[in-house]
Amino acid sequence: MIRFYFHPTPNPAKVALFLEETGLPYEIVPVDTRKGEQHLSAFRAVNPNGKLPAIVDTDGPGGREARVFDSTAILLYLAEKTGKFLGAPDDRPELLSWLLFLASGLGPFSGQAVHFQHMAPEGLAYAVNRFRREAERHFQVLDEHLKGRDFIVGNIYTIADMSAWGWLDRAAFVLKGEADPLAAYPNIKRLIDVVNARPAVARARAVGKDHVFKTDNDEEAKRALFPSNYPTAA
Ligand SMILES: N[C@@H](CCC(=O)N[C@@H](CS)C(=O)NCC(=O)O)C(=O)O
Repeated sequence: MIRFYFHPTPNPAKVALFLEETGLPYEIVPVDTRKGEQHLSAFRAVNPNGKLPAIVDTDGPGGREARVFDSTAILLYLAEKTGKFLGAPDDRPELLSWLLFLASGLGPFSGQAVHFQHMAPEGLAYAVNRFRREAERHFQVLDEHLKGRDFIVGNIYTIADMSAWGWLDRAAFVLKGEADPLAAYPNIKRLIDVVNARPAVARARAVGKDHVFKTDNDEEAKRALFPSNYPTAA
């Protein structure tokens, strides 16, 4: 059994998709980040970095319970555990390269683009420009790579596509103000349309829907999500 620590945001969505693709048995543990539940010590024991997603595999290596945190680590761990969606062994260098490109580039720059366009105080034009343009540049790199390809690695559906889907599915949020945010990236659009047509996507989108998560970005939420913006007095 997998305990899946979840919040309805892009990085947990990648893991929801993998779990639904494979049918691994799992249960959801909602963590409401706008209420600060990611900072509770019980959750920090699962992810010392205090972010979602994280999992506990009650049947980890050696039959012992194992925690895994960070979406890419979880995708790799579960793909190796199940032997599914890793692609061909000869394509492992490509798989690792694209997974890390998504984990350290496209994802974080998309996240910062969202932060500065939707959450930060207005007037930070330099930051908006920097992160929006860098998100776009990462989209462009992926779009170029996808020219003439059906999927990111080896022309079969892998965890790299699931990882990309997490953020690209929220492109309208990342590329604020674009009526058709993927229009400039036709190869990404084709990939996302193919992924979205998979039955597991509808199930992944439904994950956590029976839980009411806080949506207000009030003072409590800002302090919970961005604690380093509120240093304690010396
Ligand atoms: N590198 C991490 C990033 C995780 C992350 O930033 N998660 C967000 C949700 S998508 C989160 O937990 N935000 C709440 C917070 O930062 O307190 C991953 O890929 O899992």
